Amino acid sequence: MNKESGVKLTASIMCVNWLQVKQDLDEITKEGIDSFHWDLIDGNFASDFTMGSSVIDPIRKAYPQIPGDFHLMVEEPSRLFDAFPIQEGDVVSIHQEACRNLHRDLVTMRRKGWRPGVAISPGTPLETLEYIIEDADVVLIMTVNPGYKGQQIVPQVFRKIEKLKSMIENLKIPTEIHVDGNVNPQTAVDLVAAGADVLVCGSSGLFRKDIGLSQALKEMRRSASEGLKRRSHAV
Ligand code: S6P
Ligand code: MG
Repeated sequence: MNKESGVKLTASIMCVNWLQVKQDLDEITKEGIDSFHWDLIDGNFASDFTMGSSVIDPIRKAYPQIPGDFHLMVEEPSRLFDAFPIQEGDVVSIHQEACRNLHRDLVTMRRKGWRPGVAISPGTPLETLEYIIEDADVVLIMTVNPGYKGQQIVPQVFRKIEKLKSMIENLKIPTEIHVDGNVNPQTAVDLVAAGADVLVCGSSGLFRKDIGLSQALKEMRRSASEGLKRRSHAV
C-alpha cells in the first residue's frame, strides 16, 4: 500500500518477464506490492490465452502472503470458479458483459469467501451496474479494451470513473474502484484524482523496459499521492 495515500498497487502478472519471473516477483514483493493481478483469458471473451493453474499454482505457493486479484476475461465465468487456485479473501472480478446471471454469480462468489468484483469494458455504461453494485466489493474499470497489454488508454474512462465515484458516495457503500490498462505514472495521477483506489500496474507502469522495478514502483506511488492531493483539493 502507498503509505501516504492509501492507494493500492497490484502487479499484472501477464506482463512479467517470464525469463526472470522469480527474480522480478521477489523484488516487487520486497518492495511491498499489495497483490498479484491474474488475467485469465479464454480465447473467446478476448482473443488470447493467458495463464492456467499450472502457472498460477507454483507462483501462489512461492508467495503465500500475497493476496490474489483475479480478473476473469472469460465467457460465463462461473463455469471456471473451481478451476483456479482462488483463496478466501481474494478479489475476483468477472465481466458484466460475459455473465447471463451476474447477480447470482456475485452472490456465489461471496458465499465462497471471495471478494466479488464486477469488471466493465470501456464501451459498457455504468447504468448496467445499477442493480448489482451493492453486491460487489470492487468495480474494475477497464481503461483499455480487454485482452492485451501495451494499449493506449480510452480517454472517456476519466469521466466514467468520476461518475462511478459519485454513485458510490451517494449510495454510501464501501465499493473500491480498480483501474486496469495503460496505468502509468502519467495516467495514474488523473485516474486517482478521478477516484481510483487500486491501480493495476502492467507493462507501462511496472514491468517497464526503461527502468527497474523498484524505481517504477516508486514512480507509481508518487503519482498516486499526487492524484490524491488533486482529488482532495477538488472537493
Ligand atoms: C488487459 C488486462 C490487463 C493488462 C495490463 C496491461 O486485458 O486485463 O490487466 O495485463 O493492464 O498493462 P499495460 O500497461 O500494458 O496496459
Ligand atoms: Mg486485468
